[in-house]
Amino acid sequence: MAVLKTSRDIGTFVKRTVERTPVIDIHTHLYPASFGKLLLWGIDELLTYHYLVAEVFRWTQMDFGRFWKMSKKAQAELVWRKLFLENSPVSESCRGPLTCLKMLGIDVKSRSLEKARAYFGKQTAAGYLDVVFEKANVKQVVMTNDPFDAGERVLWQKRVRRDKRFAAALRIDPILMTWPKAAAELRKWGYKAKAKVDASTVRETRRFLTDWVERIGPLYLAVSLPPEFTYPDRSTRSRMIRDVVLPVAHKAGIPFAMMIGVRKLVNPALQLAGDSVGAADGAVLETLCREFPDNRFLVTMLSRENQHQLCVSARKFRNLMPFGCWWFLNDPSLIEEITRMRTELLGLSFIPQHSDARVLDQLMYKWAHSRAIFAKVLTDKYRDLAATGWRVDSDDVERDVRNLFGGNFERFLAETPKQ
Ligand code: HDL
Ligand code: ZN
Repeated sequence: MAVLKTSRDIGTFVKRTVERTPVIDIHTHLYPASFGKLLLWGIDELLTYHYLVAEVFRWTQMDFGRFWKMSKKAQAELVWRKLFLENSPVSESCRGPLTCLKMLGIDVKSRSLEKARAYFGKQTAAGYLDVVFEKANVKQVVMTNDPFDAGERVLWQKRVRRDKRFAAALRIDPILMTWPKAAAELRKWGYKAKAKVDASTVRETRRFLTDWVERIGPLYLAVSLPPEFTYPDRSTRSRMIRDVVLPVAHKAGIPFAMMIGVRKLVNPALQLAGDSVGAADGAVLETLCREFPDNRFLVTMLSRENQHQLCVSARKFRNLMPFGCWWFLNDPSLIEEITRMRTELLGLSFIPQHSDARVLDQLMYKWAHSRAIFAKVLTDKYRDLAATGWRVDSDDVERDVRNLFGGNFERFLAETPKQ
C-alpha cells in the first residue's frame, strides 16, 4: 500500500489501476464461439455495425434497399470509402474500429482495408476471442439471450457448450411489448397463454419464464422499453410486470433490468440502425422501487435528459442500480458528463459502463475509450479528496475501481432477495 501524495502520483496510479483492473461487461450482444454465426467479429462486421450504417447514409443518396442487398463486404467497402477515406473518421463509431486495429498492431497509415482483412483472414473465432478478451481486459460479458429468437432458441435446446466468460441474461421484450404475438408463440411451445391475460395465462407465462431461467441461468431478466413506459396503468404490460416478471425475478433471486427510452424504427428503412431516443418519465422507477422493495432493478436510460433524475432516484432507493452510458450516450463527452454526475451524487455506488458490443472486437475499443474517461474523472475526484487533507491510499483506489468494474454488480446480484 502506498500513500499517493502528489497530484501527479494520483494521476499516474489511477490511470494504471483503471487500465489494469479487469471488468465485467454487464450488457452485450455477444456470444461464445460455440454459438457459431451468432458471434460476429472482424473488420467487415465492425464497419457494418448499425451505428456506422446510420452515419454512412448521411453521405450517400443510395437507395436503402440497394444497400441491404449488397454483400457485407461491399457494404463495408462503401462505409470505409464514405466515412474513412472521403471524410475524416472522427465520430466515436468510426474511431472505434481504428482503435481496434491499433490494439491489434495493424498499422492504418496505408488506409488499406485489404491489409486489415488479411489479419482477420488468419484468425479463428475461438482464438481471436481469447485475443480480444485479453486486450480489452474483460473477464466476463453478459449476453442478451432471447428465447423468441429462433436461431438462438435452438442452440439452447441443443444444450450448446457454454463458455464461463459468457454469462446469460434473459431478454423478454415480446412479453412486455407485443403480448398477443408473444402469447401465440408461447402456445406453439406448449404454454396455454391467451391474448387476454387471465389468471391461467399469468400462471403459464410464469412457467415459461421459469423454464428459461432454469435452462439458461440468467444473471437478470431484461427488457428495452419506450419513453412512454409507465407503471401502473391498465395495460397488459403493467399486469405482466406486476404478476409475472417481478414475481419470477424475486423467486429466482435475480434483478430486473430495464433499458428505457428507445423509440423503435423511427426510420424503418435503416432496419437495426433505425431506432431513436426519447426522454422518459423517470418517476416510474421510484414507483416500482417503492412498490416492490424485494425486487432489484438495474436501470439504464437512453436519454441524456433522464440521467440526473436517475441519479436522484438511486439516492432514494437502494434497490435501484444505475448502469452504463447506453448507445447514443456511449460517447466521450457524455460518458464524462454522466460519470462526473454519478460520482458527485452517488459516490462509487453505481455501474459506470457496459459496452453493448454486438461485434466481438468492439470490446477492445469500447472499454479502452471508456477507461480513459473514467481515469480522468476519478483522478479529479481523488485530487479533490487530497485537497481536503484526506490521505489517498493506493489500496483504496484499487478497491474502488474493482467495485466500479464488477464488484458493485456482483454485490447487487448477491444481495438480491430470493423467495
Ligand atoms: O435493446 C438493446 O439492447 C439495444 O442495445 C439495442 O440492441 C441497440 O440496437 C444497440 O445495439 N444499441 O447499442
Ligand atoms: Zn443492447
